Amino acid sequence: MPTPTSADKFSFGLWTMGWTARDQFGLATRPALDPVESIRKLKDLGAWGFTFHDNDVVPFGASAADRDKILGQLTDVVDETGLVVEMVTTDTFSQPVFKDGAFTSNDRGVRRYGLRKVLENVDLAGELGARIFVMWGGREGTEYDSSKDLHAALDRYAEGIDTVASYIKSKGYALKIALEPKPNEPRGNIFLPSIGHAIAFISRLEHGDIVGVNPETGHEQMATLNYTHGLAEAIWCEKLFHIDLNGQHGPMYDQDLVFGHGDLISAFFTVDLLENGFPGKPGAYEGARHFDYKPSRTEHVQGQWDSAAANMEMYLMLKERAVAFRADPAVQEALEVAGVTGLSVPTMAAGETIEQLLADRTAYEDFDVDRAGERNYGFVQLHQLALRHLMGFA
Ligand code: GLT
Ligand code: MN
Ligand code: MN
Ligand code: MN
Repeated sequence: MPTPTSADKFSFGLWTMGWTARDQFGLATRPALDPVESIRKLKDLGAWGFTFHDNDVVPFGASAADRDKILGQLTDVVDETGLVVEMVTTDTFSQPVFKDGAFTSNDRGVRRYGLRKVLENVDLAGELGARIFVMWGGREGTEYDSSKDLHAALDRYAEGIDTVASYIKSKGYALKIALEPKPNEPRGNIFLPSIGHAIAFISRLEHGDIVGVNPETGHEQMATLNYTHGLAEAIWCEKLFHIDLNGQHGPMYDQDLVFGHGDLISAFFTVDLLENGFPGKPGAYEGARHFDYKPSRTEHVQGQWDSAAANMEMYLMLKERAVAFRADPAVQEALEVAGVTGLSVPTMAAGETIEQLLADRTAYEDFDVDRAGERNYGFVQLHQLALRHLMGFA
């Protein structure tokens, strides 16, 4: 089995394997993990970095003295292990005060409080040298359309993000914001429900140059969207700032399974994109391979760590297969036959004018539409080759 090293750039949220498995229907099934011990354990397992919410380490409402003490322990264990704090995020969803959201709450006092909580955490992220600041607005949304002025909500959301971005710039932190889309849960309908919604929203911001997205596998799949396509569009827009990898079986509650334990074929093509890049634009994704999963409620401490390791093992197994898939001469030929490589050729010739296109009889009047309609693209055969690689038969 492939084993992870820090060169693989794997990272985990402390809230992931640390989830005590309290859910809507039942109590926690395992004890809380000590963040300091978790960081040491992640190091032993071969991770490169870790991420956290402010309240994953400093309890909500802690005194300034307790906060300083806890953050001192955190920086000590960072020094000791050499693990990288690659991303920091803010909990603007757990406390009752945020039940109608933070930046889009109908209560202006809550919005101002939410902004202050986030700005305090920006300072922490900046001081710890994090490069990414994730913002998941899980409580920004509605159950009832009557409850929100949707236009004003988007105004307030943009105002909030722009305020945070301009604060980052004014402080000179090397931080970029990554908005995390999700269609629903915990709110009935969450604002910025998909990668595409988030990118369109970012295009309207004043400080959108330092704002991108943090797409999560399961969140897109809950909305029956193709995660790999979403990553591709974010890369195309130069907005893929961070990723949350996990597993999901289509449209149901947010499962947060181990990466690859949901839609395995989709996970294969996600890794293919992240490791190999596009056929016409090769090159690996350079950011952290960040896992946002939850050990199932049936697992106890051993299972929490086994499942953390499983994410990295799944990724590395898929990477091995995806690299072999692209390097296989039979695959390269099938890509050629299927026209995949040809898609990189611009449709208009270099310097060609619209007049020249209109005058080109081979493009239209004399184009053999019957023959084009009879083309066998061979996509099924190409996919079969991919699956042979995935299943170890190539
Ligand atoms: C929460 C959510 C995740 C987000 C985290 C970042 S919070 O656990 O379910 O998808 O990535 O705030
Ligand atoms: Mn999730
Ligand atoms: Mn996530
Ligand atoms: Mn989650």
